[in-house]
Amino acid sequence: MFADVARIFIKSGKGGNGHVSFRRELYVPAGGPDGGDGGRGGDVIFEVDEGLNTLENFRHRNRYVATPGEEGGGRRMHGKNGQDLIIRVPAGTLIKDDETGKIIADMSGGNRRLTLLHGGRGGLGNMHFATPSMQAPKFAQPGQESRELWVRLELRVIADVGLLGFPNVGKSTLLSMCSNARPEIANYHFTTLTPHLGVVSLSGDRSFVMADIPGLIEGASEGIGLGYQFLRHIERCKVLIHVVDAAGIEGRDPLTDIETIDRELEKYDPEIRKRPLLIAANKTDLLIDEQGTGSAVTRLKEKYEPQGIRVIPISAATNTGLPELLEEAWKMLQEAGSDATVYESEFDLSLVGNVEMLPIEYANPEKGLFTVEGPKIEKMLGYTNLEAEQGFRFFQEFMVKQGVIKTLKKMGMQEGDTIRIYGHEFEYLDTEEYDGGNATDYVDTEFWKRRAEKEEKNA
Ligand SMILES: Nc1nc2c(ncn2[C@@H]2O[C@H](COP(=O)(O)OP(=O)(O)OP(=O)(O)O)[C@@H](O)[C@H]2O)c(=O)[nH]1
Ligand SMILES: [Mg+2]
Repeated sequence: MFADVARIFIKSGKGGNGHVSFRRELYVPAGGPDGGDGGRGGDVIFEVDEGLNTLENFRHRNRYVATPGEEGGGRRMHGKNGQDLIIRVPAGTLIKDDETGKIIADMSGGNRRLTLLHGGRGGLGNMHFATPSMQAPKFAQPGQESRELWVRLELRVIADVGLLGFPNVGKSTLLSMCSNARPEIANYHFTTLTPHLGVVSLSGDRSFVMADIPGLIEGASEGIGLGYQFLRHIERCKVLIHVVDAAGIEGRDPLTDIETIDRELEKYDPEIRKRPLLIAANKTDLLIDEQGTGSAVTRLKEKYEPQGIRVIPISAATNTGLPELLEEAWKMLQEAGSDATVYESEFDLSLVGNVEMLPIEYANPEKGLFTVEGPKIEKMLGYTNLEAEQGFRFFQEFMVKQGVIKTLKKMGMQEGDTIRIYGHEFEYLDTEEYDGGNATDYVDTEFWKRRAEKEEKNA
């Protein structure tokens, strides 16, 4: 089967835990804390690989997990970082969130490399947590959780010129005759199952990329045949060449072929029909009287040239008429302008599912001041009005429920110490008797600053 869609599970590495240990030296009964930091977890990175033109590799494997960071060690040893996982995809791959179908990234144009999931940060070892009042901290920071996501990959070939038409009309033969591509050619339907790209070189250093898109049939837009997946590729072509078998060797009429495929394009995406179009009437070597009144070439010209669509008779097999066709395609490309569609991201990666955000990502205890950081807290502060009593109580509850207070107490926080979070300061009140020692009191930093300034002035 043709593989231009895939669904895969990706997961970054968890951060290694910080380590708890104490120096052991001869003649020193109890040394200070020397637990090292955990290593960083591996990232999941997508990279464009020019050598690929299908998503076939993803059929055999659908789990992609980066390695976790290792735990820190004694003697301040830093844990080993996890290895990044690089996932190679063909240019033109759309990465979507599987659950919502939203576009995360379009690996085309300038987007060659993307870190989709960051690995977890390593936790700090207990060597960071010694304070005058807590000289032997038995606490180390856990590593940050990994992030995981199911994503859908969809390949949309990017080419300047796309060849479309019924199966067996000679699209692959045409591509092989005028470019470096070597697609398979055979006298049966659906020989080509994956789009092939070739570079067409014209005189004077001009070149463009041409795509041989697998054959379309009636009902393609409803998923009949293999068509639907292929219609996707046409979306990104700036100029289309509709190839028909002018000799009608399969008994179909080329005019009907064009109408049929036109209807499929219309159903799939009416925008595509507005693309510049050219008709290549192929297999003219089999026609006895190409210019005759009843010949397909003449009828095609009569019908399409008044609409401004050029019909160019060619024979891909005998290499006749190709220069004219390619020159015309080039001219239309120049008129069409240069930018290919690059899809915008619609997905906020910072909200990636299943991320167990640690309330505390970083905490630095020194002399009664605990500086705490963490995305979850930051977010919470963003929508809480601390000046309002209700807002403050809400925040206080959050700090307790998320275990922040408990963690800080483990780190040695005592009554009267200050917790500083993104510019806000809180005083910790050890109110054991009525709420288990979880209360905090909000301190307006600005207020204290102003007061300090005033005192200085007065002194
Ligand atoms: N006589 C003649 N035969 C041709 C010409 N172009 C292609 N053929 C033959 O037509 C058959 C189909 O050609 P392909 O290039 O594989 O056709 P296709 O459009 O790529 O077909 P699918 O991949 O199935 O969609 C092959 O046997 C070719 O040799 C031509 O100009 N003249
Ligand atoms: Mg083919």
